[in-house]
Amino acid sequence: MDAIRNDWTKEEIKAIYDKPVLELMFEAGMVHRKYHEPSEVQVCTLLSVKTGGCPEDCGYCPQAARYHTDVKVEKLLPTEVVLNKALEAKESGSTRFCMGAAWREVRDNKDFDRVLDMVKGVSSMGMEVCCTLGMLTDEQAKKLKDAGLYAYNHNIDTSEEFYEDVISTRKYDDRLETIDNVRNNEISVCSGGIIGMGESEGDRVGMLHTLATLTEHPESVPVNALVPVEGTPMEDQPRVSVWEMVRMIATARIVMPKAMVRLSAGRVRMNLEEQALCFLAGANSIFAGDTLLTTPNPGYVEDKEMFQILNLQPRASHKESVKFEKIPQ
Ligand code: SAM
Ligand code: DTB
Ligand code: SF4
Repeated sequence: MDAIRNDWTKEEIKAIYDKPVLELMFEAGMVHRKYHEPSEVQVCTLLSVKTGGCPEDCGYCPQAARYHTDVKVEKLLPTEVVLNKALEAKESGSTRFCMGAAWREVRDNKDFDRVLDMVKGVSSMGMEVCCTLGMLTDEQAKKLKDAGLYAYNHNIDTSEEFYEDVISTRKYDDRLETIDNVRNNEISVCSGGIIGMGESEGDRVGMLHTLATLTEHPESVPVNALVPVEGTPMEDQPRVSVWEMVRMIATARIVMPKAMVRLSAGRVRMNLEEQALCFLAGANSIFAGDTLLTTPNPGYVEDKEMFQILNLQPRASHKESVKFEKIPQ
């Protein structure tokens, strides 16, 4: 097998990204087959455990308090509600459950203690438990690890150069520092970004370059197509074409061969054929369930049909499965 490289140059990545698209897909498909079983797709479920009211100004995000969107602010969900949702996700075939909070960063308070309980509960169900809670210190990462956290999602979203056009309330380096804290506590790293925010192709390559030159590549790389939400500064951004998704996914697959490349937000606007192209280009993970955090996603039934037509199968969890009963509310 070719060695895993962490010394990619931007020029090399750009040359891959710019290949004739069918050639690019073919090469990515070859790499995909070398490192993964191509018929297996990881199925992850997302749940927003704390929705809206976020103090950050991420230009794409419907949960930022400063934008006037339809998202209603909610307190942290009760633990038993979250655990029941996790169980439902497991019963529908998901092996990873990811809990998201509209926080800038984790604070050491009662809400964090409750999230730690949720992590313990989901972990004991035999699912890979993931969180995305904003920035973390080293000690907070350790507490999450001790509670059984399997993975942490923290996207770099775009290139370092374009970052300040998207978010002004934190720096690119703040994101990288959290990723370091996650990695140093032996939690699996999930980090990717969004296309369709008005970035250039150079910014897309820049984002992949940042990820592919980390000392260790992220184990998961979500590629999101912007979901333009009314009320956010990006509400009028044009839809990205499937070929842009294919180029991003294929390039990520080639430069980070072992990573799970996740076809993330934006599936609801893609037909079966378009999604099939993304799987051919090396995507091997999806978010399932009819809602992402606040926006729609294809439902389990629709995805089950897609898996049948494309002869795909859900990938098993890395964790042991344990039988669990639903908690009465
Ligand atoms: N607050 C935490 C944070 O920012 O890390 C966790 C939740 S945040 C909503 C998780 C990720 O969702 C963002 O980093 C971004 O990549 C993605 N995201 C948010 N809104 C999106 C949108 N409208 N379209 C596509 N992806 C989006
Ligand atoms: C990721 O890269 N995409 C997910 C997950 N990680 C947390 C979030 C997508 C959010 C899309 C907008 C929403 O539903 O609010
Ligand atoms: Fe807040 Fe995360 Fe949304 Fe940014 S992406 S506004 S940090 S919830």
